[in-house]
Amino acid sequence: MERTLIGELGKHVGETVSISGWVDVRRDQGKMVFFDFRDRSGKVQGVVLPASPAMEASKEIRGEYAVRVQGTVNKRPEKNVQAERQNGDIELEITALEILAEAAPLPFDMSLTGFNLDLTTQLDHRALALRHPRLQAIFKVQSVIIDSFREFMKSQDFFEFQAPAITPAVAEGGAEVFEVNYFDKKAYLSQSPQLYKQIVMSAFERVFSVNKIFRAEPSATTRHLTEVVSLDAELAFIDSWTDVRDVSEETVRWILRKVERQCADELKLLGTTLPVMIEKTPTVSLTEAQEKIFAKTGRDVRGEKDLNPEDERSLCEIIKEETGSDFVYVYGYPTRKKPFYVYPNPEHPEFNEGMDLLCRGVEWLSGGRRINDYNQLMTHVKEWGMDPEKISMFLEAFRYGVPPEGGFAFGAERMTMQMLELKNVREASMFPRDMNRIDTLITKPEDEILP
Ligand code: AMO
Repeated sequence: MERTLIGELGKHVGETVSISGWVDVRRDQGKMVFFDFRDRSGKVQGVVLPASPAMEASKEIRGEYAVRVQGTVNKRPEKNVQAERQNGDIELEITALEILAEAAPLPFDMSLTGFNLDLTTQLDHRALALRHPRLQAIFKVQSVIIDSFREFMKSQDFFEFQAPAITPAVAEGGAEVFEVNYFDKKAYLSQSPQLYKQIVMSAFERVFSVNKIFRAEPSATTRHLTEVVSLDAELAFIDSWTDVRDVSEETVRWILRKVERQCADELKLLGTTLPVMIEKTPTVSLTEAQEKIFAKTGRDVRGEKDLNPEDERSLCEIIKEETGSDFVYVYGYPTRKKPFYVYPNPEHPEFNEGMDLLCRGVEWLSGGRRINDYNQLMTHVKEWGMDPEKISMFLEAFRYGVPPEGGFAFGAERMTMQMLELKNVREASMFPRDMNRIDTLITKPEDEILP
């Protein structure tokens, strides 16, 4: 008999069907045995009645057994209808149960309400924990985020390209880089597709990529991974960095709308509401942000080169109070604190036209205007102590006419984390890599998780 998906059973009342799936829950009531079965389309309750030929098999089956089940789809009596549940008005009267694969006794409670694992145990048992609806909900939302990023970019005429993961030079600067033994040469895992997206932009005008980036983050914080899904965009012929900000804002708005429409069940299951994006997201300079933080909290961070995690949280709280927005753009960072390619403000060259978008207390997107003039770029290359030989392909693009341009990038995991109010970015990475873990623990985790 052909397989019917559980989500389709409502159309087959009165018929005999065959379903395949996993045993979600088994409840033995002596004379009768009840099951909840699960496949990719949902769940249904089944019952083995005393005279059923499936009674013997039903006694040995436990949670997570993979089974093929035959039975009749019956309407439930009115008093047993659970209107709020999928298939809550039907039940499968089981006539045959075939075991496709046995499951070992479960190491923890996998039921909807009983599942309550600390993150370490959850990550140690990722393969099994991924079957839980809560975890599936997180990654369904993430898949909608990535899909809708692509969709929006394409709708705006951006061209998708594949960036290399092995690179000869460090794009973003800093020490957070994995060195690769590339035959007898030194190479690096890409920290960002930055230089490549600028090269491709100079040919295709508007480009985007969905790529892995790698950061050798030396500390175990709740917001840093060593391997990140980076959603990158770059566009030419801008008038100002604010054009880049506006495109990034519309991108985020589009993604939020899609998640709201396509993931209502997941948001409900996770007990969360999406961050509020008001009509025009507030934008403040770093200096203004520091003034606000000082005025509100008394913490004098004026003149610091960046916002620390506490500052980011304070600023988001202040903006939320003032405007209702869960988002805020911060621009105008000290030029020397950012990578060489970021465009300095022509009137105040000590500050640049780079920006970050913060959401609910965490940075989730960075970008801004880039230097497009070859000579200015070469000056920065020298001042930042970079080897022009190593980025000669990038520099070549700028010798042949690159118009004013800019771009932005965000990590899919940070966005998922903040959208769903998760406490740790590892929850938003299916197989998180950090300094202590590549699936299994490689070193003893730090006792203290830094903010
Ligand atoms: P930046 O280094 O700020 O900018 O990174 C952009 C975004 O990527 C995410 N991200 C991370 N997420 C988790 N763990 C990490 N270790 C991590 N590092 C980065 C964040 C961050 O906002 N080339 C620029 C972007 C640009 O200007 O276009 C860049 O890489 O969401």
